[in-house]
Amino acid sequence: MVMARARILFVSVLVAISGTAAHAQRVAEAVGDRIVRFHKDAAAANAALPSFALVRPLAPLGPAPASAVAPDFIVEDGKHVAIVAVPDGTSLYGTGCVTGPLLRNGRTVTLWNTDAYGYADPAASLYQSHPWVLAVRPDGTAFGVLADTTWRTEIDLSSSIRFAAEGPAFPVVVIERPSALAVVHALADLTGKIEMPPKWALGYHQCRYSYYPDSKVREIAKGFRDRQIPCDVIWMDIDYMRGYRCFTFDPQHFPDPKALNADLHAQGFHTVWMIDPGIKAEPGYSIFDSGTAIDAWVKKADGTTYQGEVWPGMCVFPDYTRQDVRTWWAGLYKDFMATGIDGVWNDMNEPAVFNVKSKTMPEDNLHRADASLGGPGPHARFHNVYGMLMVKATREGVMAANPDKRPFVLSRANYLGGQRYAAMWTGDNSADWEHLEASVSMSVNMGLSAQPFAGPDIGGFAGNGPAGQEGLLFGRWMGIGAMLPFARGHTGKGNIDKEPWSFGPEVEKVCRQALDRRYQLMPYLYTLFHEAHTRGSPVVRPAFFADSRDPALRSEDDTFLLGGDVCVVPQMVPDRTRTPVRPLNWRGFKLEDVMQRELPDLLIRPGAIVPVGPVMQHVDQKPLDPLTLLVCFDADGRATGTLYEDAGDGWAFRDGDFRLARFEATLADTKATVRLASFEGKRTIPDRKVIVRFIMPGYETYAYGTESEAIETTLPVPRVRP
Ligand code: NBV
Repeated sequence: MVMARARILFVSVLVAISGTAAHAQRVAEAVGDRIVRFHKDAAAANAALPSFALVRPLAPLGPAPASAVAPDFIVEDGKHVAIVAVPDGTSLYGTGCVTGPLLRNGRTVTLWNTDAYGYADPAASLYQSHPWVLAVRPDGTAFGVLADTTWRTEIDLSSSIRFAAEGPAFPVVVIERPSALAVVHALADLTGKIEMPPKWALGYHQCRYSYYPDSKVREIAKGFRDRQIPCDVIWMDIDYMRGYRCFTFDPQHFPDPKALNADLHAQGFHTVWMIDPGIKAEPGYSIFDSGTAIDAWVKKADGTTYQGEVWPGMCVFPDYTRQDVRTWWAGLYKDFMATGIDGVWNDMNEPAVFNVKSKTMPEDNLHRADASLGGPGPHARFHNVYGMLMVKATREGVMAANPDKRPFVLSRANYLGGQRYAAMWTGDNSADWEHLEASVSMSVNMGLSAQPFAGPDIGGFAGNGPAGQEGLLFGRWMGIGAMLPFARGHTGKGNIDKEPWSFGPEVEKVCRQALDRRYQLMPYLYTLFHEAHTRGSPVVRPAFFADSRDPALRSEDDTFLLGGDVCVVPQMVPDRTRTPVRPLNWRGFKLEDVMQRELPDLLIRPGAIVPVGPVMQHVDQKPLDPLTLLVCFDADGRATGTLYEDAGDGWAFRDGDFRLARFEATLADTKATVRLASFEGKRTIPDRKVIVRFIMPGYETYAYGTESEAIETTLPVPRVRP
């Protein structure tokens, strides 16, 4: 959150559209390298509200370059509107948590965080708000447009980039870069990068609404270990609570959460437990009482405490716009986390309210926000950041409770920049083929909106699946979901069992191989998260990142890239009749002995070295030994790749306890050489075996050694250009 500040204003030439008086003087300020902030006029600039999206204030550096992409500001139907023209052939992406295709041209969404159980395409509003559009021109150069407002905003991409927002005039920030990836990096510089997550959070997560009693949780955990299906995390949904009272445990079903967590830890699992914002309005319930003592609750317009119905019955809602309330909320996690809980899941934080048409609290409810957040104001102003402020406080609480561990928080609602506090999932999707497909484009668009840690409910939350195809869908979804940044199986109450073994031996085998793949790719995946943390790179990326000038890739949204070097080509339809477009020249490779028809094809980029490891049942089951380097030479016989390693949790990496190794491979005639080119960090060369797998056109060959010296081999046939 960023304070509004006094500034020198750089006023641009009058921009008049159809001569209306609404177009006063537009203010255009350079606020970074090829980054420009625009205000409707000087009055709007001086009255601008603090930014929730930006991680720090943008200081004006001088006038904007005349060539900058610039919005026109108008007022229409009482709303402030910013319009940015787009050149012909421009592809539009981003806009956060939206369903439908990856390519957003022609689409309209309304940013208004909404509990959208079983949503369908098109869905006007889902759970999160990202007032952000990424525009990629035909030549691959790109710009991004950020509308810095928290109010309900319609983004209309039918003929331009058009933001129409309730509330006061809002600033618009435009980023210009030579590529889409560079725009996303700049967006992450402005809105914040994720903290390095604990490594266990990159493993597979198993959830359902709900596993209870605790014996059921133990049975599920045992099910994974008995069957040798990798899994790192078991989740506790709301039924663990006593009558849905947050920060309590049902004495009958979860009598000893500490023992449960300890038992799961002993088997290599971590646990995540749910906390909602709705606090049961019940004198005598300690959380209600302590919140009431500081008058923590959101008020109605008349100043009395607002109550709305959620799981526990009538509830009050913490007003997270106040620092004292966030501090109180954070403090509640101390005893909770002391039971051995590893991560927290904040749900229903749009906030969702039952039995009202709006599905949320009244827009004229009053938040007594701190001056640093713009001071008191109506819910309409804070609605889209309610979840963000909740997870900010949750994260602080989790960190204070376990200062030596990296926090993991998952949030359903959030706002642009919310990646600073929590990972996300795509909410209550449905168990059908359409949602399987949407889960990829949604995760990729989240990455293009600065949230790299995203994924769907694998298998679909609502429903069992298409009759007769339940297992087929589940296995296919596991194969795809295992390649997405956040990989968690989940399903709704009353549905059939949806564990990897629930659909018989064939589907179980598909799931095991899907997850074996994820764990084999873990060294690469962890390196990608480090890149997300340091540079703001998306973990999954659109296929067109392989070649931004190839028009065939611009609308391809089944195929996606995992980082810069691996391409995933899934089959989204039951009968495998769709042929997804793939980047030219990338080469297929396998990670298992048996190729599973249900799993996506994997391709490696020519010029890449991808680090992989052995299958593990959980990420820290054993050391990375042997390290396998998949080497795919480019046309010049060169390849490079990186591997990031650290303790997997804690903060020692900040003091140098990590290793970022860069490998290099060359091919001269038939002589292939792989060596450690450079490394950063205090860790020394690990004492382990290195296997090099050369992925050549039409064949593979292996070489063995260590990182201490170059690994050389002679390829069996002369080099063939790919
Ligand atoms: O806490 C129950 C569910 C949860 O499983 C799901 O993931 C959330 O999106 N929650 C919504 C509340 C009710 C869903 C019908």
